Amino acid sequence: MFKSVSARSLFVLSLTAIGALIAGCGDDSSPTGGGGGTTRPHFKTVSINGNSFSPSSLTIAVGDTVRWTNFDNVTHSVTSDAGTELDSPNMGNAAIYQHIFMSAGSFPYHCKFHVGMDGTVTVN
Ligand SMILES: [Cu+2]
Repeated sequence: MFKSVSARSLFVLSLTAIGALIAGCGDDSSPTGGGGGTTRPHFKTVSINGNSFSPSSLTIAVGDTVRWTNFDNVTHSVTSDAGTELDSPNMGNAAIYQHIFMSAGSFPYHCKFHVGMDGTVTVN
């Protein structure tokens, strides 16, 4: 038991280290004021509104979380164009889907219900 607890702390510690590395590489926007060693993972939000993703393109760092929230009264999805990186369930009004991007790359996605409703997450 003690063993598993310490393994877990190690894991958290390494995530924190990664976060610190990323922050060191120059993160554009963090509305989190203050300083002094805040190393929590970065979080970006995308609104689904009027049958579009806003912002439709987003650049983040490896390890960042993106959260999509559906403000429409119709069902949407967040679905990778190829592959399975993004694969939300059907999202009704107020539904939230979030995903942590653990590898770099370009991740174009779309809503499977609405043609032309799409976006891209670029992970550096
Ligand atoms: Cu849609």
